[in-house]
Amino acid sequence: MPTPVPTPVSPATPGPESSAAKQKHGLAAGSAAEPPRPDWTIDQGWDAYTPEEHAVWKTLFERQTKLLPGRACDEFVAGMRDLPIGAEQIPDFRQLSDVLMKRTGWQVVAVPGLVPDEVFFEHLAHRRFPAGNFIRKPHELDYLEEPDVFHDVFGHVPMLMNPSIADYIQAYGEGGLRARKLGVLDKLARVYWYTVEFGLVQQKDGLRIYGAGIASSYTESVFALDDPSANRIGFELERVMRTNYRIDDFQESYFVIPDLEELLSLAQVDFAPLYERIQGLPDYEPGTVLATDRLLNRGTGRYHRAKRDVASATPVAPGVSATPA
Ligand code: HBI
Ligand code: FE
Repeated sequence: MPTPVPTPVSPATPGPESSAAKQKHGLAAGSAAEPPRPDWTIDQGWDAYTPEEHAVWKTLFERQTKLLPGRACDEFVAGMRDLPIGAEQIPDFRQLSDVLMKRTGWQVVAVPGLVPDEVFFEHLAHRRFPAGNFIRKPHELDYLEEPDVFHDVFGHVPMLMNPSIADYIQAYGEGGLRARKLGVLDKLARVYWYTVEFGLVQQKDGLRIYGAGIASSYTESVFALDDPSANRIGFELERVMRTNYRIDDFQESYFVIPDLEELLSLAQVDFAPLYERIQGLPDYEPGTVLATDRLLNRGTGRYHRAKRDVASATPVAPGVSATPA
């Protein structure tokens, strides 16, 4: 059982008053007194990375690169191969953008961490991927409160080399701007979560990872594919739009697409009538399995049940963590 709990990137968006972005990466993150640019971009500050920061990248890169053959989808592997991403240094966003731009018209821009939804969607709609410029600390290898450069670059950027994902994420940005106005962003965010972040794809030799939240996590790369605890369910749009997700632990259910071109068709779907149809219908809990699900494999639920049992059996004194370190 993995400890500490791996924390996928939370979709919660701290406002501009958040101090979380401060002091993450030397001078590059700017001083607290200075407001960010309206689009929240900053200089990556590549020259300011310390040897220790490059070393954290190297540890994460090597660990993940050993694990992913036979787990990551072919498109992830191909994207990684064709990009200037290696073990020795945190990649330079300008070099990534040069290659990406030629392949799919995308760029990578630096941000200090989570940015407000609207800012995030504006970037995606214009084929700019906002990547955190900071890197997690050596003692937080499996723990992440906000997307750092390893999650964003190692997890997302190889997939942006694929034309289907490239178009799909742009469409998500455009759809996000519309969904915000309609007050249905939670529904759309679930689709992003269960595809771009935690998606699995059926390939000729078996199930493979394409979601960045999995591909950038050592422990979830194993859990998502191998652990009998998790449900693996055929992706169905309305079903996913109604399914809550976990931001603090492994997913209880993963949704599987037949191939990445499926995302291209998804990008063409008009979501407006779907929002209307499911409005007022109940949401599903993350671990729920429905009679109508196309189940590739029904999970035992053991992993999350054990955690819930611990949480409910342990009397918690105020200020004392229920989870042993
Ligand atoms: N900001 N940098 C960054 N990365 C994200 O993945 C992100 C974000 N802001 C908002 C957000 N994600 C989500 O809340 C939306 O996808 C719904
Ligand atoms: Fe992400």
